[in-house]
Amino acid sequence: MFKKILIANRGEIALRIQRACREMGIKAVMVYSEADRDAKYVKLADEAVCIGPAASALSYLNMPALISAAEVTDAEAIHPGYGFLSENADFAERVEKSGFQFIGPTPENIRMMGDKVSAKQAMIKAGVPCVPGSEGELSDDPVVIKRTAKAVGYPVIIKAAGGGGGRGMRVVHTEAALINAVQMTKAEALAAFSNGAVYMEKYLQNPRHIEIQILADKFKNVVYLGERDCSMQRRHQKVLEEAPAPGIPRKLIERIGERCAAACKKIGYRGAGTFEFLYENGEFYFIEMNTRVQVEHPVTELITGVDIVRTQIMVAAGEKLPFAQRQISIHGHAIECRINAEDAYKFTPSPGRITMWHPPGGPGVRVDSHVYTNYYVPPNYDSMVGKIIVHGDTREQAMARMRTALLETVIEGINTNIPLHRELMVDAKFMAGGTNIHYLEEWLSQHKR
Ligand code: MV4
Repeated sequence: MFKKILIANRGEIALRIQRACREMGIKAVMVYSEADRDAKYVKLADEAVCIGPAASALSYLNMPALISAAEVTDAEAIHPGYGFLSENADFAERVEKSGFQFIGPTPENIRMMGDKVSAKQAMIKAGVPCVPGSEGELSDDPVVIKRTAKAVGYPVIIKAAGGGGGRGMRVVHTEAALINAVQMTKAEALAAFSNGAVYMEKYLQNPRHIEIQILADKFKNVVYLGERDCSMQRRHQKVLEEAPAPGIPRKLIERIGERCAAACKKIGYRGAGTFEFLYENGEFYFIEMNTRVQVEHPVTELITGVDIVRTQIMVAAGEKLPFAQRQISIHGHAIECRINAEDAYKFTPSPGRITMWHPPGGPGVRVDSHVYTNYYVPPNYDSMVGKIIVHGDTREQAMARMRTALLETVIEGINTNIPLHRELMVDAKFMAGGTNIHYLEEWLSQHKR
């Protein structure tokens, strides 16, 4: 096992990884920008290295600074967390070329999944069901484009191969609008991702966003840890997540989970990964794969009892997965509310000093947050200041525990989205379960405050 790991991230996930390291007897090196100098998790670290000024481009995205920090502290491995460089294949490559273990998949697998066309082709080959559409990259020939759309059936969606997470896509309803839409998407894709390749899919009108968590070791052992429902989102930002997904038959999840695990085996995937699906009319359609640990990983940890971050570190160190698929079972229900420093209904960021922090507690309540009373939320980064995660025997009990947790939580000095979460936890349609990816935005448009 590693003796020392460098954590190339900040905020709650940096603290989450630090906790895993401490529990495993591994020394944690924290890196920090000038804006994060006073953070408690930095002081708590075994060692800490300043990697640059507040701007991410000069600190958390600064590859030479990160690799130098690993060199001067004699770390053996680098955990990238989520965001920042976590899905940057070039970074993973540079980490390994410099003699460190990247805690994540191989650069090849990261690159394969970063290109959404090659990701889809790999999944089709591995027998994972995908959204019907163009076979690979879309042709430049207007005749072929029109023929493809006709075969797929309108509406269609044009997506950038270099995009993902909702960036670089366009819905097209008619043949009259098709060629212009393809050209616009290609031009934007070239400007944004230096890659003008696009692909076409049938546009699913009312799907849910369901994702499957997998873990793999270097010996082709792979397990799936069930699913998460991440349909409650606004502008491609998830607001809350839950596991299991309400109303989806277990048998169906098992069938799709087995496909995901088989695909990982086939491509030699290692580490943690997430298969994103759209789910509509009882069918799963693969859209993208994430090659990092995700913000919402705790809901899966709570229903399976598996420590995902610990397992990421174990498999990166070359250990075998400590469990097989038959040892994985789902217990109860978990919900995560992302707590953001923002106006609850206008969504404008609300950085500043937290003058009072009183986190919730009690049975089945977990709080993943790096903040504390007198913590200053810097304006330079993502607005998420923590996550409240609850577990219960049933979805009803989990929701009741979340209502209690949100009621107990006190955050003063900044605005947060806790008022929004409190309303959603008593919303009849959310409580019934199974709302789709458009529900929250529709709800917000009818709840103007
Ligand atoms: C789609 C889709 C409908 N049909 N693809 C948005 C994020 C990116 N990961 C893929 N996205 C979508 N792809 C087809 N063929 C609808 C979306 C989509 C969406 C997906 C998941 C969660 C929220 C979403 C919000 C709007 C659109």
